[in-house]
Amino acid sequence: MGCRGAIGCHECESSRQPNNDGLTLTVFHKKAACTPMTDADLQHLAGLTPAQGDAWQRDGFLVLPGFKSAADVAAVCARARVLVDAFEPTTDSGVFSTRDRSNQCTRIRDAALLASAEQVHCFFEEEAFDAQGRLCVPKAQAINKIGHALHDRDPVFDRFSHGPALHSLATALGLAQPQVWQSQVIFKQPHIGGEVGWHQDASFFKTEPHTVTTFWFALEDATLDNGCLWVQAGGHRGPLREQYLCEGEGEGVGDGVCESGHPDRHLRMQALDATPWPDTRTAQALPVAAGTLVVFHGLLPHCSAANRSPQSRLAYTLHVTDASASYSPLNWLQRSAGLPVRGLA
Ligand SMILES: O=C(O)CCC(=O)C(=O)O
Repeated sequence: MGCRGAIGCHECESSRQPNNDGLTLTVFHKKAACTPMTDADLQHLAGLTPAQGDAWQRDGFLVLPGFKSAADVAAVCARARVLVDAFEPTTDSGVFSTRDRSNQCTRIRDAALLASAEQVHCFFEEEAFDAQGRLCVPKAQAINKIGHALHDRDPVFDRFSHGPALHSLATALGLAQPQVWQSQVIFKQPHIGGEVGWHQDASFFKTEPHTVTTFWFALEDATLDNGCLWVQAGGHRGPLREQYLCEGEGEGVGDGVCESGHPDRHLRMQALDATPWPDTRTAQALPVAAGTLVVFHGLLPHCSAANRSPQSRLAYTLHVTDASASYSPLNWLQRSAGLPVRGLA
């Protein structure tokens, strides 16, 4: 909890500090007797207007244009290209698909996913391969995403993923002690960028109570043609429909959990609630310019279409929970003692 310290408050000291995101934040140093902050105070401090605070409660998402500067966006795009160049594919590299979880590649794909929890790993697009399993586009246009520990392992993504602006936004949205579990660069390659079906991120990052919040940064303009996000405004007030489970001996505790290729570890989606996914009447497209942050509630249904256009649609995401909630030991992404989960500051 913070203090209600408006500038000039006699009970707390305040100072203005520039941050990496080009905003000036008022930083308050709490003294014992300060009045607790309300949600509205926190939202105001993070630069959110009362209307944005209301929109967050009502819709479950916010669109914040210009949250990242063109220079910050250019730095991570360049770094993503370097990571893809350096990536040496092997037969175990894995394809990322949200559609087919039942074909013969499941074991390899799951092993690659599990191993990536603490690493920086490139996953291929399904449509990057021909019928004989050969790459049919250059490697730089074949990658679906990079994940899942860029924010901890890579210095350029670490800088992009942390700082006072993100921390105070997260606290304003109710994450008192943010914890960043996952980062991904999502490419949506020209012509072959795969669709991401309707889902809720709380299925993958279950906490009790639900706290997972997604920070989705447009690194390129996202349009109706190249596969922008779609959301169901207000859908975060509905139930969690599915839970993605990592099951097997020793799941969820300590080092070595969910190791690559572990024969006793398997992943599956469990149905929880039969509420249908949104349809074209209730879905809302979110075309946004590069540098925009879309932040959304973990129960908000969202998806993105395949990219059949000649323009890629790079995005970067962070999945953040609150430390006061209990993080499910059945979530696929666990951290070992060697790489503990960190905050956003
Ligand atoms: O970027 C996209 O196309 C989908 C992202 C998404 O579903 C997520 O971050 O949860």
